[in-house]
Amino acid sequence: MSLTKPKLVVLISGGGTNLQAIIDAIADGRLHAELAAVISNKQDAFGLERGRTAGAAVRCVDHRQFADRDSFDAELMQVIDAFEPAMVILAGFMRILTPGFVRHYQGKLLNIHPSLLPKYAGLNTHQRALDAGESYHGATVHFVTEELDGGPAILQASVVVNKNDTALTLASKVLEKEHEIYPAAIQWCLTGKAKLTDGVVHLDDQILPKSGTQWNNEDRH
Ligand code: NHR
Ligand code: GAR
Repeated sequence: MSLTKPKLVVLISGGGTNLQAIIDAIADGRLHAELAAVISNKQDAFGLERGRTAGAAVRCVDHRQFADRDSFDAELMQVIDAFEPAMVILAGFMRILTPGFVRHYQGKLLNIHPSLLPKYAGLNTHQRALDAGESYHGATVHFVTEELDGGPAILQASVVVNKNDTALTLASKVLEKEHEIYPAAIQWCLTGKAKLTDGVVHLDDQILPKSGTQWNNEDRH
């Protein structure tokens, strides 16, 4: 057993409820890690407050102060690497990252996306799922690759779409699932239970399909 806990750096742009789920999972022992830092591209992101309260370092790297994506990402990398994280976690982070950034953290960079990928990559996922008349919707934790929302998935959770659901009610149901699966998937990566090898995810040495493994409520502890 190692005495030092693996460090996480979490990148956010907004409210940070997924960050809070990570903080809570660390506090109650489901996630064996140290939250080293929370970094936002937006100064007023409420998630920075959550990070501060949890005792993490907090930083803002405002993308508007950089001439292009390469220089923003270069600064972001410097700030992140100073914390020597085992993993970098995108939690509602809204800036597309350059190939150089993604390669630098290959196999250590996770995102949670609010859809059942490969469906509805990109933005505005809840409205698009509703408009398409989907019966199911959900969230996916995936390794980040150069392909936007196209990296191989680790874990997926579904919710049923009811006929009276709106984008707002759907978002809140999906968010609840996000809060369950993200800490679990991070813990799987930190222990080596899940890993990215040659572009595919291995879970307990089984190769996962591109959409990852499916979360069921029995997995809850
Ligand atoms: N970067 C790479 N290279 N690959 C991925 O899979 C990434 C990524 C960066 C962020 C999160 C993603 C999501 O889960 C994510 C995955 C932002 C946009 C976007 O269009 C799209 C997808 C995601 C995050 N961003 C606009 C941009 O110009 C800005 C939008 C805004 O500020 O509101 O960067 O959904
Ligand atoms: C979450 O639903 C997350 O999946 C989504 O934004 C929300 C952030 O909520 N992420 C993206 O859309 C990334 N482009 P949070 O700030 O409360 O964790």
